[in-house]
Amino acid sequence: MSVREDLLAKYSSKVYKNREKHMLQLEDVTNPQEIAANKRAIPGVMTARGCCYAGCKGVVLGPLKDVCIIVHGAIGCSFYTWSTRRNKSKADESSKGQNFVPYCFSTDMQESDIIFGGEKKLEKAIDEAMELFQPNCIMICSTCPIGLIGDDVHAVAKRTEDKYGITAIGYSCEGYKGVSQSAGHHIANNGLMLHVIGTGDTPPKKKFSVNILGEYNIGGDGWEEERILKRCGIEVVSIFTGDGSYEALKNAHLAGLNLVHCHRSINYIAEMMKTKYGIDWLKVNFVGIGATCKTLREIAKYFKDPELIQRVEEVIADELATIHDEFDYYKSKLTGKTAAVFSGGSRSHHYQLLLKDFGMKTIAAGYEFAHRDDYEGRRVLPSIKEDADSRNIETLTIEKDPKRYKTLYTKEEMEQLKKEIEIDTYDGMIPEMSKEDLVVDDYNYFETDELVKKIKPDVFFSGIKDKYAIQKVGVPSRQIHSYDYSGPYTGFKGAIIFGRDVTMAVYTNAWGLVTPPWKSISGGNQ
Ligand code: CFM
Repeated sequence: MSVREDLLAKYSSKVYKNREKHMLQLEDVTNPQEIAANKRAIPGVMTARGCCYAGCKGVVLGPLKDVCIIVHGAIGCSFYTWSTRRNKSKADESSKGQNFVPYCFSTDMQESDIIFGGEKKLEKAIDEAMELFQPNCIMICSTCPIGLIGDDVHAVAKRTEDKYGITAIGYSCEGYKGVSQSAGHHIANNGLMLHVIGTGDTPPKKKFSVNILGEYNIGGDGWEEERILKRCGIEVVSIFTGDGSYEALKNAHLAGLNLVHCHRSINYIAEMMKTKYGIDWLKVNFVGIGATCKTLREIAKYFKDPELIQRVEEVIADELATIHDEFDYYKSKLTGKTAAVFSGGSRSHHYQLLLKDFGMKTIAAGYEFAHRDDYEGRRVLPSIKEDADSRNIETLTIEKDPKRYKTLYTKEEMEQLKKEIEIDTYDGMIPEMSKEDLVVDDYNYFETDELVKKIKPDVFFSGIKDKYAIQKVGVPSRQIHSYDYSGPYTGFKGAIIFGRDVTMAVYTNAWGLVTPPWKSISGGNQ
């Protein structure tokens, strides 16, 4: 029996019919089988997914440091997004010295507010925030009860703008919308596109400039990327949204190129900016040494500038020389080891490249909430059928801005360039894998448990929810969301930190070395 069949074997026929479509044992990776993704999880199954509010407030908007993000709802939802994700930030010029990331703003809705309505309480919270913090932007994120009782956060945002002359944006990102946090990403993207991008007029200072889309500065990842880009002479106009700021996002439309790091959470903005302003986007990956080199070379190729191409080569040579010895050491420790990588909607692809650098092989991978294009590539987009859940999330109609639309190249030049680099497209995770590898979408606890026992990888990358269950069967687990409080893992320096952490995990597998009492001869009665 294949591992896939084995995983499905214990399911009832109804669950089997659903889950079998979410699991692939790969056949031809260049022409992958269709996977079911972005569908409702089965009620009662312990999915690892989060909610729409988590995707909007927690993921895309939360890292903006100069925005007071008020959670309109019960306190538990606020606490959940209060620095539980490791999006690092520091106050600087770009945020006019402000940094609200360490704070938690909430309307702390009580029963009476649910019964009689919470708009007044929300307005009071906004007055308080204005008095204490004087932000230039306020965002209001709705949690489940807000949509149910009908508080109008958009009207409150409008009244705030009129009263204070600042930008205020309401988000109807109630947790129950869509099938996962992915819906919240889309809602957040729409709000930023409608109210923030394009409202500034400060042009970049340098000849070559980019925005980094879908980089959330977990463990300082974005800082390492910025460091390398700066060395190459490339200006980073704005980052969506790790250590990012409302003030910088306003000028994003003036950058020369959009780099898309996490495709899942932000591809909507990349597409909309292409339509409205003509800015091309390039799918990049700073996770992995080879991947970082490829990304830098592709950026230079995009700008077609001999000096930049030369500079990028110099930086790559210098960075590689700096990490050479440590890289060789960790590679010698990790070559031949196997891994499983399960993350949200992007990293399971990116990390396979970093693991390959160290000679490791990913034998199983999957996502919580990715869509088919994240697995199979954007060429499948036309064949994805809309359902009631996806229709529920608004798709904005964006038009060309006649005054600000500009393209760098003619159609013919672009066709030529597209043959060399991944402009405005993405091939997804599966082409990175091999025949027989396993791909599981919206993986649940039962499947994770079974999978670990069946394939016994040398290390299992996933999140806090299943980390300890995995370790207790003797397989080391590293958190690929929070990096177990380590990081950064991107770029050249990050790769070495990753190599060190994985080496430690594989060679200090404490749980694999102990015999639990119930397995000892005495049965643990001594
Ligand atoms: Fe993008 Fe992310 Fe991810 Fe994501 Fe996330 Fe994250 Fe993730 Mo956790 S934005 S899809 S919603 S890369 S929080 S920084 S690690 S699940 S794979």
